[in-house]
Amino acid sequence: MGLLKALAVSSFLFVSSLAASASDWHSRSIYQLVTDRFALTDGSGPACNTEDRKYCGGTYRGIMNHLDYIQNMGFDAIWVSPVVSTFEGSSAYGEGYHGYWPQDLYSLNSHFGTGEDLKALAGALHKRNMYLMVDVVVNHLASKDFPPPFSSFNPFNRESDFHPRCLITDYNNQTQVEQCWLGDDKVALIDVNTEKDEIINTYNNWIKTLVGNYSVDGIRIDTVKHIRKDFWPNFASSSGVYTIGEVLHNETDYVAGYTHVLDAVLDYPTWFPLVAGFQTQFGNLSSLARVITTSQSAYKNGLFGTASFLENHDQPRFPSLTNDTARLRNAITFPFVHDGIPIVYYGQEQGYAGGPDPANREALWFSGYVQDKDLVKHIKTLNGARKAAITANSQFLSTAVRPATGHFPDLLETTLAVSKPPMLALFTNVGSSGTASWKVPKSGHSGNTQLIDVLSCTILTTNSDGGLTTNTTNGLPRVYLPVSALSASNKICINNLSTGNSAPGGAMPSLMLVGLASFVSLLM
Ligand code: ABC
Ligand code: CA
Repeated sequence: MGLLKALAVSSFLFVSSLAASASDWHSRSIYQLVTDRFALTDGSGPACNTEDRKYCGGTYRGIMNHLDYIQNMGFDAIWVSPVVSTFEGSSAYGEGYHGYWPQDLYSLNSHFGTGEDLKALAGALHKRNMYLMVDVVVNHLASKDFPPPFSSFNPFNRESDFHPRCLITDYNNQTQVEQCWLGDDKVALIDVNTEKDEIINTYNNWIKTLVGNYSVDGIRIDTVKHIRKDFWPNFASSSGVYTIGEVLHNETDYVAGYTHVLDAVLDYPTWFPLVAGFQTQFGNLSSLARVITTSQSAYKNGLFGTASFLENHDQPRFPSLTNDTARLRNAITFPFVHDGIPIVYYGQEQGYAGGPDPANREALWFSGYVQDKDLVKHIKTLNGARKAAITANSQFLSTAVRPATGHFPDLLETTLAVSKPPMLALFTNVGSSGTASWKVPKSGHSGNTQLIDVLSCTILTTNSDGGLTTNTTNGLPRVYLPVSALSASNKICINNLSTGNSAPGGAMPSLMLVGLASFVSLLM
């Protein structure tokens, strides 16, 4: 092999070994943030009224200064809102602080910092073995004026680069969904003509360059169902990294089609019954169980590699729908015991309760980034438990989660048990003052196995058949791991061990003492 060719091959190998693939992402856990609302460079905390829909000052440097906060909760990836320039000035829906109104694909939104700052953020993340996911918008360019000033766009600056104006009015008409314009009369989201070869090539080169320039490890793709499916495979391979698409739709079959053209999708079909299931005590948890099984068979890779979430920047925050803390804990827990990659939307850990856009985009600096807080600890424990499960069972990430009731529940259910060995999770929507019981004929463990609920640090032993029966009077979820999966390094329930205060306000149950004794002996 000639020297030049050898160099070319080795530099290619070098580049490709840096790019994170779908499987590199599977074990990860993602913290989603809106850059403008996360942290300022100088650490100050200015006023930020969400209803004003204005820039509040968050930056990439601000994020860099708070990576400990994110990493301490057990996240090993962040997803940042779109980075390219949006139009300046105020529209009927305010300023482009969220990033979803691109105007110039080749310049960065200077409100968030410089290209050097973004590179520094990627570098700081990589140093911690964390990944950077960037949100990208390719369906439209945006303008606050109509008719749009096409010449102000870059690179598509001719009217003929776009589909003729028509607003999407019928979401069941797929041609309309793909070729008409999202948005409304107030802010035009001008639909790019993604049928033209020249435009397709431009987008493919653009994404390759963006990922390369800023050492991006994965991309979240906006408005995926608004572009024909066969646009996506080349776009995804040009990016060279993990691709996850937003297909905002409640039907598994509809969303499944997109799992064949991208690495993965955001799991919206699960999100709908997740929210409905835990929002009130009348929610139906069997719908949630059903969608898991349906998507496992409909999606290209089952639910592996999809991303599972309770909140995001488009939907009302969960605590705006219910103020019951037990139901909230159940809902927050679900994405962590699911087959996909869990995503937590910034502020969820602080109990933020904003309603629909724009109220759900609160500034995080008002929280003081406090870590000594129940929800923060809850999330940290869930991240830790998932990692402990991955360590305990090398097949954990490729083992499909199953309803553990032994049958597929048909009735309206207020409890749900799911098994993903070595994890067993129990859910209920009865709320903090409700009572419920779980009967699990097959826990996924053999008889007389000690399981520890990582959320309360209490121990339960399976019966001689490996099943279990237990009840609740506080409505909290349980996430069980075998005691043998805990170790000094994963630190789960370790505080309870050292302080011995595991049973709130009461004596430690004898069962607990037995469990702790065997756990302590494990540590020695
Ligand atoms: C602005 C204002 C809002 C105002 C809105 C009309 O205009 O800020 O207050 O209500 C960005 C900004 C937004 C901004 C929009 C429009 O641009 O973030 O603040 O809203 O200017 C992505 C992003 C999102 C982003 C864009 C645009 C796209 O995540 O942040 O928004 O780049 C559609 C798209 C979806 C998109 C979403 C906002 O709109 O498909 O990609 N998200 C139905 C349709 C969905 C549709 C949804 C809109 O309505 O099927 O396609 O999403 O709410 C279920 C049904 C669903 C149904 C839902 C609502 O109900 O099964 O099909 O979804 O039961
Ligand atoms: Ca389109």
